[in-house]
Amino acid sequence: MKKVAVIMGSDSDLPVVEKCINQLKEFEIPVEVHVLSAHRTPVQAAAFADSAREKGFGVIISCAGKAAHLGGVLAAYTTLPIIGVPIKSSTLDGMDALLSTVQMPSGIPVASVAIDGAANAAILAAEILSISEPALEEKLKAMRAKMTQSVLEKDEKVSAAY
Ligand code: RP5
Repeated sequence: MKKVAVIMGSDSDLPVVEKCINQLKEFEIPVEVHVLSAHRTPVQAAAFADSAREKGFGVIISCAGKAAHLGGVLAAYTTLPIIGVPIKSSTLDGMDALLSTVQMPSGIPVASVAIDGAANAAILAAEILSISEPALEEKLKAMRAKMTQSVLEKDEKVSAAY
């Protein structure tokens, strides 16, 4: 199976990013995690993206806060899909990171999830890899079925109470 890279701009992003890593591990997707910054280690970030496809990665998840250019910089150096996770780490409540992640120029896309939407980034990565991994498709279906069941149980409780 192709690997997923989880790149974060700073170790201060880890409390949010861990939700993504844990979800990927739950799917048994091989994962590599790195701290690389678009601004503080631009050379290393570019080199990572440039060699990611030949190293066996299928998706890169980019997690960054503030002026979150990491997803865009990684996307500039690879044609692998990049999923951005804007991290809420500033006085602007993550809106800065969301806009910096999502407002990419035409031709170089970054697919953004919600602010702090780390688990969804892992699920989206699993969905992309599931195109060529039937076992992953089964795990995704099982997850949906569990979710459905949980909402139906909540509905039963709430509708009985009122
Ligand atoms: C971003 O700046 C990082 O992704 C992080 O969210 C934010 C703050 O980084 P630190 O100053 O905590 O290292 O590049």
